[in-house]
Amino acid sequence: MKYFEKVLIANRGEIAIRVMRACREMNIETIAIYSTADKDALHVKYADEAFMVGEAPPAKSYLNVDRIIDIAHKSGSEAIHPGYGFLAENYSFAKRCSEEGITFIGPSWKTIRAMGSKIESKQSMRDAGVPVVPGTPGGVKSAAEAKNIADEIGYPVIVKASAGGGGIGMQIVENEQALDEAISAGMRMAESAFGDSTVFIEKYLVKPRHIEFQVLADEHGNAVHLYDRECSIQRRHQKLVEEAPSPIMTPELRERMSQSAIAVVETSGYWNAGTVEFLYADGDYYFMEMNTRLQVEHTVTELITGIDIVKQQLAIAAGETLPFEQDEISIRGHAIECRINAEDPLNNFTADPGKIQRYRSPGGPGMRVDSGIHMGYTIPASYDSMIAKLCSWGMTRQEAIARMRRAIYEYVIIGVKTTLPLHHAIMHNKHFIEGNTHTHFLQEEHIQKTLARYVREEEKRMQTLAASLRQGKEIAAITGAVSAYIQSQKKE
Ligand code: MV4
Repeated sequence: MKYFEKVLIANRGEIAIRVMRACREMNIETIAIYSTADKDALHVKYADEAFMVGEAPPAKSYLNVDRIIDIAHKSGSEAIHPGYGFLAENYSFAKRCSEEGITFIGPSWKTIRAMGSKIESKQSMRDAGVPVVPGTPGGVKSAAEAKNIADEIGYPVIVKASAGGGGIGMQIVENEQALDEAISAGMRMAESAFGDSTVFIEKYLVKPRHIEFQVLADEHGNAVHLYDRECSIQRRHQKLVEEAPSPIMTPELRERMSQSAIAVVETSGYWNAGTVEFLYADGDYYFMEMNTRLQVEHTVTELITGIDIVKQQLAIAAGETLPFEQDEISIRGHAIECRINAEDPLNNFTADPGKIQRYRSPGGPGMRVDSGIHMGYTIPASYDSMIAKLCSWGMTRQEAIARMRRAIYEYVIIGVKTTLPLHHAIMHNKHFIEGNTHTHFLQEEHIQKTLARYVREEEKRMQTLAASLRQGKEIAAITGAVSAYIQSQKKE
């Protein structure tokens, strides 16, 4: 069954390749777009056909709606997959696609728009009986209303922008004296960032966990969830490590949370793949928002369920009915994803673009590496610094961690600084191993203290490996990696 003849992938890097891989397996022709900065990128070569979309800045290329629509028509593409980021949650783009007779691979533009308003989505979820964080019922209407609500729920409270995302405009308020100023500052920030000054107030949860559910729904009213992911380890709202399932999940909690996730889907008339985000603290969970796109971390869900989420997206977009019911979907084992970014972990994670001098990707049992880079590739400075997703699978969480550690040792990336040493530190961190993570995990002292040591160790390892590789001693480089692993295991 061939759902489309030709699909345009309006994205770049690893996710463009991820989507094209699904298309290739399904015999669907792929159309790539690329900016002038990406003319030598892998996603361009992987596609059946590729079109230059514009100059390097995203506004001129991967956000250039007119050009992208033009290329879709010119190439005879019936559908557009937006990947994540760029146009993935832009309802005007999804609307434009439908006006142009092109299938947008995602939910309807109306659903995207409704989920973009934090107040609107929170209200409809509360009405549907999904737990939400206590706070103002809608936008803050007056200083007096804000004060009353804050008194009622208790400090600290958090001021959030309704149009917000990624924490922009969010402010924590410790006491009544600081409330007025936080609201006006929040409104100013929201206005300048989103052109909508509406803010609302919630009880502030200290060090919550971020737990999300992957969902799939078709256009015929069927919906399933693909279980949970733990995404608490993040820095400035950029996730760094994700795993599935969440290490704190119990059968009872999963039952309740998954029912809420399905209620969110049914209430919003959602279709295609999506993610329902919850905050979890002290045994309670609260709906945060719904992400109406394919996510970076969909890989860990694929590893534990065996379901190819991108293929399901294509089938759903073509009007198919879901091929399984909830009781046919089960979890096997545990999966972890480490985001490998070209960043300097010892210099405030500043982006470190540049040429990959040497590259060797890990492999073996239980590994999956989704990446858009290769040896000799120059990482452009114009885009996100994520260069690879290193994913491990094991029968148990312990085995997934052991495999991830082993893969980090096997990984050779020379030429740019990366987050590999940070992952090395996390995978050996006692609190992580015990599953005790939360959204402020990386700010804790125990990580900061070990990080510098791991970075130095990693630099030494890379130098040794580079020397072996320069001499053509590929095998020595591999055994070098393995003996480094054995040495460090002995130290523990
Ligand atoms: C919160 C919170 C604590 N209490 N809301 C950050 C982004 C936005 N999606 C929601 N966020 C938060 N909302 C209340 N009532 C803490 C955060 C938060 C956070 C949430 C998920 C993942 C990482 C985070 C990092 C800092 C703050």
